[in-house]
Amino acid sequence: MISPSMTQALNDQIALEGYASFLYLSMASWCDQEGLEGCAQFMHRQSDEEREHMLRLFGYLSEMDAHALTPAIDQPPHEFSSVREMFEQVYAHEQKVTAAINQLVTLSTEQQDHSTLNFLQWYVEEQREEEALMRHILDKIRLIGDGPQSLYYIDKEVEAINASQAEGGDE
Ligand code: OFO
Repeated sequence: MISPSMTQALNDQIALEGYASFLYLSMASWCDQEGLEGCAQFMHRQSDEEREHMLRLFGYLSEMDAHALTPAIDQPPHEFSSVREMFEQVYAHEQKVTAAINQLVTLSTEQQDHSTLNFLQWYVEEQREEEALMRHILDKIRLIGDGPQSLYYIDKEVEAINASQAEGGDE
């Protein structure tokens, strides 16, 4: 049993994860259009992961006999001025998700909802990893440079990072 306010807050998180999934899918499509195959694969995998994060919340609410709601998803942006700007948006969005997870942790502590507090620990860890990953990619882009001559190398770097992530690595 969880409170109505916690149910609402977790449904809000479902919407945020759902938006992230669509945002990253839109980014995958833009990368494809730009010929950035490695980046496109990376963003497709990120999009799939975000859908899983959303479904994990669905499953938890159902298990707690609370009503999980399919969210209305705002249209994400379709165009990005550069691959660097795109990854900066990803990092900013992940920071927003982290802040939302932290608020959920605070709420579950205030409500002495130990089950939800325990459930949320997976997201706390996931967000730490995701923010570190995006900072790592932005560092690589800064080192390589993001002029037209650099895009091939950025794409190869992100492709390698994606492959490592798919294997469960820490790159
Ligand atoms: Fe689910 O938002 Fe990050 O990973």
